[in-house]
Amino acid sequence: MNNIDTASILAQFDIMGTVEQVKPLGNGLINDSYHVITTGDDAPDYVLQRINNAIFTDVDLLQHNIEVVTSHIRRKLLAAGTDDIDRKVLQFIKARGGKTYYRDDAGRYWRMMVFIPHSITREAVTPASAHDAGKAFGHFEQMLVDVPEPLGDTIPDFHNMELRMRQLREAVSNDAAGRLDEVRDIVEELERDADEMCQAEHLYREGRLPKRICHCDTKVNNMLFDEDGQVLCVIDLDTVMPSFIFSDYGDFLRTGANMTAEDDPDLSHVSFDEEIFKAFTTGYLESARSFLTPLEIELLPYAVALFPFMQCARFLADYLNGDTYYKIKYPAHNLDRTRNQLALYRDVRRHDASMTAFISSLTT
Ligand code: GN1
Ligand code: MG
Repeated sequence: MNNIDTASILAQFDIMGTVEQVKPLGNGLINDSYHVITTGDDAPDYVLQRINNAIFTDVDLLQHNIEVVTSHIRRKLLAAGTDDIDRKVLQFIKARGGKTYYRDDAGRYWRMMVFIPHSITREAVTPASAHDAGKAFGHFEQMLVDVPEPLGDTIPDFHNMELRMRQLREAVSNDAAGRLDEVRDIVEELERDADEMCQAEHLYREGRLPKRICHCDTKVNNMLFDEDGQVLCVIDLDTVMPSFIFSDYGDFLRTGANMTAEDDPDLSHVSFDEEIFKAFTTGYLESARSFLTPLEIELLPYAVALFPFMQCARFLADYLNGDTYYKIKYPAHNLDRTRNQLALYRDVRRHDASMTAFISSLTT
């Protein structure tokens, strides 16, 4: 850890055992994570994380959300008589002063949690892992339907399509990087479907669609599996906040059911994988059906289309703004991502009828 005095940070937290080694963990793009290896009777290992407070500006609210969520899930698992609970929900460590984070003299924010032993993450989505992921994210939402207090927005309006269209329109009118001519046709195509894609916000204002506590970053690598391949728990809780359930359902399929990466410039590789869609949807409805309204279920195909559409608008706005948000590796990177997500959106729309038919077959 370059120039960071780990010992003084670790000393702020109420941990057991003696620290033997601190080494980098995982490949997260937002926070920095370290595995803290300890020795001593019954002392667990820990994860130390530096919270990226440029993205998550209200760390106190963020950690408050996470504490509410993890203690609620823990109570639920206890009440259900679940075994091995310490491996099925994250456990955060208190720092001096009683908060679950520590702000160092340089203004960096740190938190610690117990390292879940004998757990693995997966990167590849297969029909089997998509099914398990659907079930796990649905179960996560289901456990949180009755959280005892309201949670804050860790990134306000994160998945609000109306806001994303406003941001795109602003980028178009500023044309800060002088790139508008090149992408006018894409802007027009997005504008054609914008109203339809903003229907969640309309329905919410009419009181017909609820917001629920969602994960909002549902990737297959945000779950831990045990050594037999069974899901242990959902991790990476920074974006847990009120949203439409479409966030969890739709964003998983945006990455998981695209046959290629979101920045593949060869659009002939982009296609929507029905097998993954079916497996994920089956798993998700197994655990989420009990609390979803008929309208939420009816709109699941809309959610599948919404996320590539929204991501296309976000990448395009960033391209027009001159690449100020997403990291890029070459000048047209955001343009390639934009075209890729648009191609995925179009392909998803070709599956509208078959997605609806499949969901009906599961629910009637
Ligand atoms: C960002 O960096 P990553 O993959 O965790 C973004 C997501 C986008 C994604 C697109 C906080 O997530 O919303 O879907 O890029 N996260 C934030 O690759 O903006
Ligand atoms: Mg993540």
